[in-house]
Amino acid sequence: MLEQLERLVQEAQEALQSANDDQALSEWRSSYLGRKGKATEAVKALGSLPREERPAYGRRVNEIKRTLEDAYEAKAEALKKQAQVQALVVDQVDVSLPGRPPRPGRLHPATRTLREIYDIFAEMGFQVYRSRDVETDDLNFTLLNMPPHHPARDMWDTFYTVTPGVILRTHTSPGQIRAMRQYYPEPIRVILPGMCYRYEQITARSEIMFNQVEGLAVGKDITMADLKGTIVDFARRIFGAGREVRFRASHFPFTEPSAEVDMDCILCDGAGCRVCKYTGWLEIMGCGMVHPVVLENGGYDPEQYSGFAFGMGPERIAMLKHGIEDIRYFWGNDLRFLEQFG
Ligand code: FA5
Repeated sequence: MLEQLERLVQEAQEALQSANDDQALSEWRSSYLGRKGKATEAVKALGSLPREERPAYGRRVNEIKRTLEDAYEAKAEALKKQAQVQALVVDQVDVSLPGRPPRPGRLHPATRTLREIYDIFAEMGFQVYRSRDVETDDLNFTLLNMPPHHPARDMWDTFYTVTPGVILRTHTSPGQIRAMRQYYPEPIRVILPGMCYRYEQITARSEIMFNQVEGLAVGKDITMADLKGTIVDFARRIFGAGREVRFRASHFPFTEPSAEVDMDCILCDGAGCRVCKYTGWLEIMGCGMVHPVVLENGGYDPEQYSGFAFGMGPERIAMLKHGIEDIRYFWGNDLRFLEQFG
């Protein structure tokens, strides 16, 4: 019997040497040390031996079982180490290779223009006042001196929500009323940037959503000269010191008097080209002195206070500055366009 044991241990050790992966090792374990394994069976065989043979057999069989268990543990550990070393070789990183440069994001051209506008007006003492995109019909129209059925509403058709009287704003002007109601009776000098929405034909110059930057100054003794000075200074700071600016009489229900502001065409220097329709002038914004009705709706007594307001389209300004021919590029999400900025 003891000889059989010696053969068993030798066979087991040889088999263990050739078990070189996890699966072979686990098969080895069940065929020698498992419940029906050969070493386990050899231990069980103790009971069937004649009494005098049992002590020597028992000692040896236990030794062998421990030896095999230890050998198993050692082999499992060795295989694990070997796998780790292999993984290091396979996944080796060549730290001397040049890295992959991260592609930094950049600001959208509309955002860049907006920030340029904020900077210029900040230097003139204007704060940014945020107003909401979803507005009431009252603020977008009625309180701006356009009661229901006023013909000027036709120019600014919009998108309606399912809640009666709640719409997407067509311009940033309703923010004038909000700012006045918040600041009364303090003097005001704010710009109001943000998205506006119009139900209109999309063309190279017109989108159904676009930014506007409104300006509002309210105080005592504010005159048309303040409006002109502010706008001429703004136009020269954003487009260049030598620019010519002209004011052309116009009409907005919420300003009186009202004007459109034109600048000499940046592309042809006023000589006349396709972009300025051969007039030599480009329109950049609407403006005027705040209408007394609007001042009153904002809480300010028009006998004591006056103010000016203006509204411009930053995408149109960016188009002029960068020679962009179609406003649809702004929201088209085409990287070939967006990557040209910044
Ligand atoms: C207005 O919206 C007035 N609220 C501006 C104003 C404010 C006048 C305060 C007086 C006092 P208008 O509809 O012209 O006016 O729009 C102003 C500017 O918004 C335009 O000059 C243009 O730059 C821009 N804009 C208007 N419609 C579009 C459009 N569909 N797509 C892109 N930009 C537009």
